[in-house]
Amino acid sequence: MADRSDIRNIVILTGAGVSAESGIDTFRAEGGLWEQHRVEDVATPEAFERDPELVLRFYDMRREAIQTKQPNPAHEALAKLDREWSGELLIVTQNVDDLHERAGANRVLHMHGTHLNAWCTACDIRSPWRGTLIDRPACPDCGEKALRPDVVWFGEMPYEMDRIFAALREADLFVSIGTSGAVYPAAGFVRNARDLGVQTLELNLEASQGSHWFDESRHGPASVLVPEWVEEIVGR
Ligand code: BV8
Repeated sequence: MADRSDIRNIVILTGAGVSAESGIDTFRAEGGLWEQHRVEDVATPEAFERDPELVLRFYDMRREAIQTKQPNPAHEALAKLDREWSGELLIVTQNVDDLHERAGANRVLHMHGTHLNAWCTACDIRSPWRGTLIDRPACPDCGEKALRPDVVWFGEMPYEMDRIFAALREADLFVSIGTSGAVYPAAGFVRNARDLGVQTLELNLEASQGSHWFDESRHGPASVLVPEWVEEIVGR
């Protein structure tokens, strides 16, 4: 990787692999989240329309589960980078858990939403939410029983895309951590970065669907690779 002196602005993309060692199932591994459900059956607006109970139960189960998990050394290393990095830094996460924040990271953008909000389809307000939605509770703002998970489903526009592309345009380095590169537009960010002349690095357990697009791809567990990389970039 090019030397650190010419790197000021960094964009990081994280996926389920960064939370795997915290005990949160990834999507596409053996026994992963989608194993029990076909994606189309739970993570789409059509699924919610067709079988709201199934979808609400799927997200209730995951919302409860993440609250019993702890950040791992990968989250902690990224929080350290956030504290110590004087240049621009944006951690764009596809994850809907809050482990980046609980490790202490602040410059975090949840492009696919978060388990810990409920979104009212009547008044459009998003409220912090740690309980269940299966019992169709009233919206804290408008009182309507119209709450859904504040999670971006397939066919829905991810959040803050303009902010992400603005950060990529200013970036000197794009680092992808723990993602299979299976879902767009996140999976395409490495190509946007390359077209912009940004250096690209992948840290993943194994080759992903996008590995060939990266200048460098390192394989291993995030709890090992991420602290090593942060030391490299900050420690110098
Ligand atoms: C949109 C939230 C348009 C929900 C998620 C054909 C071609 C291109 C695109 C499409 C197409 N057909 C349809 C599309 C669009 C579609 C898409 O990309 N489909 C795919 C299946 C082809 N995309 C969308 O619909 C997106 N929206 O396009 O909108 C639009 C335009 C105008 C107006 C309106 C709309 C929205 C997609 C968002 C879906 N929501 N999540 C929830 O959480 O339930 S997706 C979900 O899967 C994740 O958020 C993430 O984005 C995605 C991939 O998951 P990963 O995080 O990568 O996890 P995965 O298990 O796959 O991989 C884990 C990786 O970690 C592995 O590589 C593994 O090796 C590694 N790992 C494991 N352990 C470790 C590790 N690494 C390190 N250490 C370890 N210990």
